[in-house]
Amino acid sequence: MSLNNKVACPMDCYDACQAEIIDENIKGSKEHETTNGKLCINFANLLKEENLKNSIFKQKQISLKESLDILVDKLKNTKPEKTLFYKGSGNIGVMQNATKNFFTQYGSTLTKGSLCDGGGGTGIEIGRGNVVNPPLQKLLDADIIVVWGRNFSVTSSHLYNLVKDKTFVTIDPVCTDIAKKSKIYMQINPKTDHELALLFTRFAYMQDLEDNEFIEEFGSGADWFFDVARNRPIVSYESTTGVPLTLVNDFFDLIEGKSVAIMLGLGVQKYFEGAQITRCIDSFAAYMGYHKKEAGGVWYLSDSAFGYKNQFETKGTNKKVSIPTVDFGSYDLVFIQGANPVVSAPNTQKVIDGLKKSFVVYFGTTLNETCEYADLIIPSSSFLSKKDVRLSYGHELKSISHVVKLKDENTISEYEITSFLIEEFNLEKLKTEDEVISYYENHKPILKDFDTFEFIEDIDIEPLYKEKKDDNFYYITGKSKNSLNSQFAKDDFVYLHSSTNFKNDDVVRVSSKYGNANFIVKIDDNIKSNCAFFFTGNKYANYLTPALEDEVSNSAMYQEVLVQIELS
Ligand SMILES: Nc1nc2c(c(=O)[nH]1)N[C@H]1C(S)=C(S)[C@@H](COP(=O)(O)OP(=O)(O)OC[C@H]3O[C@@H](n4cnc5c(=O)[nH]c(N)nc54)[C@H](O)[C@@H]3O)O[C@H]1N2
Ligand SMILES: Nc1nc2c(c(=O)[nH]1)N[C@H]1C(S)=C(S)[C@@H](COP(=O)(O)OP(=O)(O)OC[C@H]3O[C@@H](n4cnc5c(=O)[nH]c(N)nc54)[C@H](O)[C@@H]3O)O[C@H]1N2
Ligand code: SF4
Ligand SMILES: [Mo]
Repeated sequence: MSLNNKVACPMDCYDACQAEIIDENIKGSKEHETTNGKLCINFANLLKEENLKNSIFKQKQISLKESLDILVDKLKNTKPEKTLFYKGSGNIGVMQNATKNFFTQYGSTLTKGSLCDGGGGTGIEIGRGNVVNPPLQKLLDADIIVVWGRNFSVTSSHLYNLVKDKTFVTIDPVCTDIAKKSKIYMQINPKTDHELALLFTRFAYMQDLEDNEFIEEFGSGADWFFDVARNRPIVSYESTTGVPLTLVNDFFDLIEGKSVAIMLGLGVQKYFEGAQITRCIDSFAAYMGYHKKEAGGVWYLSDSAFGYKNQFETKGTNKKVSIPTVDFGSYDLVFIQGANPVVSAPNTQKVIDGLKKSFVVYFGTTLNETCEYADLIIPSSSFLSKKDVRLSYGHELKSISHVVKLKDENTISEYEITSFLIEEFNLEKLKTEDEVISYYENHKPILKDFDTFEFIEDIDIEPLYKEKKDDNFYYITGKSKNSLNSQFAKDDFVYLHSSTNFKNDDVVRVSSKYGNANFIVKIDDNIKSNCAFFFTGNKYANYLTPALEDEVSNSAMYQEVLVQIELS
């Protein structure tokens, strides 16, 4: 067996699997603990993808060299600050960051913030100083797993497989697969998770379950936090969260004396105050002392690069715009890499209107919806043909990618295109590819545990239920098993509960204050009756969402919206 037969799954996913080529077949690595010999359906889909093999300019095929010349020419004739560098997460290997080095040196406008986990991450960081997950072993050793706003068995199927025989509790407006396998399922109303965390804190106090040792040694502001929790009559939480108090009682019976892991996901934080909501949950966990127990803890999407030094970092005074609010139309040239903003960014109509006004360069592996608005398309080489390292936001293991397939000659990797542009513009060269790879491969970050935990002391969250009228629905989205964000399987339905009186195949117009679109209805009683559910990657779902940022982290807040539904 060759030593260089390893490939990392490049996709944006908690699991960060390691694969290897054995006798021309690609298999999940057995010695990689989370991969455990298996890959998923999306990996199979990725291998089947029809990759771009040629450059395209104004709908005509051209050579790679011609496309790079057009790009250079355009960049030379545009004011740097009137160009925008926009990178998505189609591939999250570390080598994807090379291009930003060039665009920073060149002087482009860059983006800041996140379309993904930014709000929640900021909330956790304010409390603990960083967003680092506990070691995997503490999950394996936990007795109870609380899945909170996360589609655990779908979005991190490998992590789930390692713990699938444990006892689960799920908190989600959708009765997901993991909810069905759970001992306790709380079908919560959207954007009320902070209230549930406060209610839990009240119960913990009443039952003397708080961890006073933790609070004394590490905590700051626990009394204030508890005061906030105490401020409301207990029964009032029942009607706002939609979670019966009897279930909360059952929950405390279940967790008493047990080690608890909270697997927190994106669901709780897709809101204006997503950081505060997440911090409330993390504060409840701290109240119970979960962060410092031998087993258990709180897992979120960790900062996978924590403790690493970005090997492509370069200083610049570039202007930065908040990613959810980007106005593509205000740039003369937009360079989009590994992203599909026409489907994935908030407010599709605004994205399309903007792209139409700009010269759009798309640098990616496949044709996607955004390519319809691209003037120039440059094909990026397949992940099988570029060296890379994958860090993970789900666990501490990393995966390595060697070149296992000769690249298509008219494609170019992120590292190569960056080196080419740097040369053309006479800028400072990158470290060699091998230097960068070996740094990430060999560096072991020091993951120091926190010394102080700052409880959230003031909570100022405007609930959606206040604004919600009888004919409004909460808008919620979640990942699908058969797609990776906007890649692979397409599902453009709206999923509704049967009590809504809509029927399968009804064509409905769904509208919000930000836009509207038509959808075909699928009735699904797993969806809470006051919610309209769409899979992430639904081509029309982001016509309804606000191109606005959350309160602290320049992050998208896809679910800060109510919708109305009528037969079309
Ligand atoms: N198969 C597959 N795996 C993936 C992806 C994929 O597209 N497909 N995408 C990857 C990416 S980019 C990411 S960021 C991760 C994200 O993975 P997850 O963290 O699992 O995120 P989501 O699927 O967006 O949402 C999780 C759950 O939150 C619920 N939810 C919605 N609103 C609320 C709420 O207000 N409160 C609560 N408690 N729950 C709520 C939804 O119903 C959903 O079940 O998954 C990664 N893994
Ligand atoms: N309404 C709503 N919208 C959401 C979400 C939601 O929950 N609800 N989820 C959000 C989340 S969590 C995320 S992470 C974003 C994701 O949003 P994006 O980052 O835009 O991801 P995708 O839409 O999957 O597009 C990725 C593209 O990358 C390209 N690609 C793949 N591999 C490579 C490569 O090696 N090199 C290059 N150059 N390109 C490559 C693929 O062709 C693909 O079209 O979407 C967000 N959008
Ligand atoms: S589970 Fe995630 S990391 Fe593993 S192969 Fe599938 S997409 Fe890739
Ligand atoms: Mo994401």
